[in-house]
Amino acid sequence: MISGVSDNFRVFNQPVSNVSVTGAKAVAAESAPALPADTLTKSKSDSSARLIPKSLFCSTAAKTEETASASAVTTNSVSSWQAKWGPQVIYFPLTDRFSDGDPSNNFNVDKNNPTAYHGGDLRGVINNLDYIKGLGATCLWVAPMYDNADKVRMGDYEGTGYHGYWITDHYKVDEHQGTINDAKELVSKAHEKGMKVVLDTVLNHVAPNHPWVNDPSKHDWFHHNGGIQNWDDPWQLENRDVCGLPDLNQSNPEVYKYLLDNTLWWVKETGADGIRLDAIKHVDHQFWQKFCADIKKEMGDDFMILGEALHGDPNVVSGYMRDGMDSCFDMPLYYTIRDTIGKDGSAREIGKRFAEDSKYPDASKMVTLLDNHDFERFMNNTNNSRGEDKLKLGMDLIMTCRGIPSVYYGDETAMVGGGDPDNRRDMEFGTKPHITEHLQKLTSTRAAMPALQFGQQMEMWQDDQIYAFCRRHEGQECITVLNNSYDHQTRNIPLREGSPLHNGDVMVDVLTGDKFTVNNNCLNIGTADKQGRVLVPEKDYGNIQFKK
Ligand SMILES: [Ca+2]
Ligand SMILES: [Ca+2]
Ligand SMILES: [Ca+2]
Repeated sequence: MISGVSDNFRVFNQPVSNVSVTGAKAVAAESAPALPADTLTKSKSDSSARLIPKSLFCSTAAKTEETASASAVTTNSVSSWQAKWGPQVIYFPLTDRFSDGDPSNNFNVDKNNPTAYHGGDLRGVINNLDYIKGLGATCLWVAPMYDNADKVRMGDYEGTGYHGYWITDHYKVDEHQGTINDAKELVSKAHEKGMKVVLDTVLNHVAPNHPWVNDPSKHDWFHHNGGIQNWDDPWQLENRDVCGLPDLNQSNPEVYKYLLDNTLWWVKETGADGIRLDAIKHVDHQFWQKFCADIKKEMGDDFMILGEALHGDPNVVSGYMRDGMDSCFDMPLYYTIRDTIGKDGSAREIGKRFAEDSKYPDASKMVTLLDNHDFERFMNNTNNSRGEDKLKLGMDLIMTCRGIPSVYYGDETAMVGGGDPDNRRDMEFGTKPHITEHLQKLTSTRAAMPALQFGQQMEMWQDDQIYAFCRRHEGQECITVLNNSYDHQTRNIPLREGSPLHNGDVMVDVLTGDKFTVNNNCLNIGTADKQGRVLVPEKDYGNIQFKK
């Protein structure tokens, strides 16, 4: 998030395969033909490739061209980072717009102005920790708390730093949000409730009225290259001003030291568990490599470094993970979900996206999302048709696929909103209980199923209407079936090689309670229009503690 202007351009790669196998240990996906009849299929993705007789699959497997071919299965091993972060569900309340817990700090509040302060604060977040936990979220992403400019004019645009990304003092909590003691209390109370906290960290730029900007002794702290003109030029992206925001010169060692010291100060002062790095594609890779290494040196390997690169190309996003960031937002998948579920694209696109997972150092560490504060809300992106069903379908996907899911405040009540700042409307609590309950079913299921936290992901089916995949971990298999069409669909879906499921085993759809029995190594699954099914083994179903 930079400012009032969307920082969005997207590049898609062509899919490399129609079958993907991803997870804690991703297996390189390769082009895999449909399972042929009366032949043996050799998995090409593993040096220990085995021959898979077609008799392992149900009879329809050989009759359909839609069946995913089998791939070799690797065993999962869960690192200590993964053990800590794999189970998380992140929640992002934009502080000023979430909840007003302290009217005494409501300076210049104007709720009718979408770029003014609306009165939300850290106390409001603290007061709602039980609400957030009740959704099944386990980790807070806290918007930037730095003291921000009360008023900024950039060209024709005038606004306030209500969002936190226009810093005027790196070592002070903004007076609208609260105090450093509130920040400490937020983290300690979250910890008491078993929740983690990730701090939004802004290193690319400062506000135009930051004191450094007119300080001659700080001239070399900034690039002086003017604004970005060509958003396809990587040099300009890193070295010019984004939307009028003075661009820090991170190659200046004094700037580097200041930013590192300040980041560590916030983390240590508050006791946070990780940082979310803003606008990473506007800072060069050398900086990130050194910065991530220095943060890890100080905070340890299990500290979360999450990068935000608003880019649709896995090759670009993965570059920052190779710089040392544990995770990046899965913007490529975000765009695919928008186009496919939001706008009625072919369900095959979901499979094509996962087929690119081998481009990431570890796709299972990525943070998945349906919404954030930069783009129009999911609900506004649904061709105005069946929006709530599509939102639920999107939730079914990100709460069960590989990665760490995140929820933008208001997703749980299907809030609407156009582009920035309309996507930051005041939080609407409790307005859509059926959506909230759907989310809670999914988070409760995820919390009870190691397969959904750590499991390797394998595609089970793709065609234009249906996408299905399984997640497997230590003998547990969960299966998700998404019907992206406007008609009821039934598919006889073969189990993938090595499945712990056997004929006669029963799978329960946690969303409806419907049961399905494995027969002839297949699951015959009917799915209503624009509906998902999240299937867990009946023997594990009783372990789910559904939140209310
Ligand atoms: Ca307030
Ligand atoms: Ca301020
Ligand atoms: Ca920059």
